[in-house]
Amino acid sequence: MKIKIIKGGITKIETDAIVNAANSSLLGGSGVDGAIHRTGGSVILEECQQIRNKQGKCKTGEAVITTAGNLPAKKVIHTVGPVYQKGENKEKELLANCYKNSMLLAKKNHLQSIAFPNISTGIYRFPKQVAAEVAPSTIKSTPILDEVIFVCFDNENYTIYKNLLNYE
Ligand code: AR6
Repeated sequence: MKIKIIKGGITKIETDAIVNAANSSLLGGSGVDGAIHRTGGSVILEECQQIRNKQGKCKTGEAVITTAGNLPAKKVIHTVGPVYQKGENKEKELLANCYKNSMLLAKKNHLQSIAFPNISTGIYRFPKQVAAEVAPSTIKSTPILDEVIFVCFDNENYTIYKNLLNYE
């Protein structure tokens, strides 16, 4: 399994699946969620609504899949990260579940490459260093896809990931 780190926006990534840091409503929001819906178009929201009607809200740590609309990726996997409180509410386990369940859902849909944003490290206030200690290690313990790309939007996450994964 190849692991890459890219600095920039996830909506430009050509890969089988990009992951959205959604909320449990699945009906959109700001941050990376807003960017994905804006760029992908209304068809993504329509599919999210259908999923909502069928199975209700998406629980923290779980993932669902939709079309990618106008995005260059083939599919969008929407996962709901934990809101960081004091680290006493299983935040790390729930964040690991996001990465793991997204990988499993990609595999189930015969997808081989996936790009992740730094889930929960924006509006949900997860400390970036702690989140980065969870993400690659979870991926490495679930080596079921050919390629995983960590898309770091902000400089702090990019530096943390580069240092963690020994990139120059
Ligand atoms: N591409 C890649 N990463 C991005 C982009 C982008 N275009 N834009 C922001 N990021 P956040 P959360 C990074 O707040 O913390 C939404 O309203 C950003 O720098 O998007 O999981 C949802 O609907 C940060 O490192 O997601 C939820 O309500 C990371 O993406 C809530 O926010 C995650 O930041 C989820 O909060």
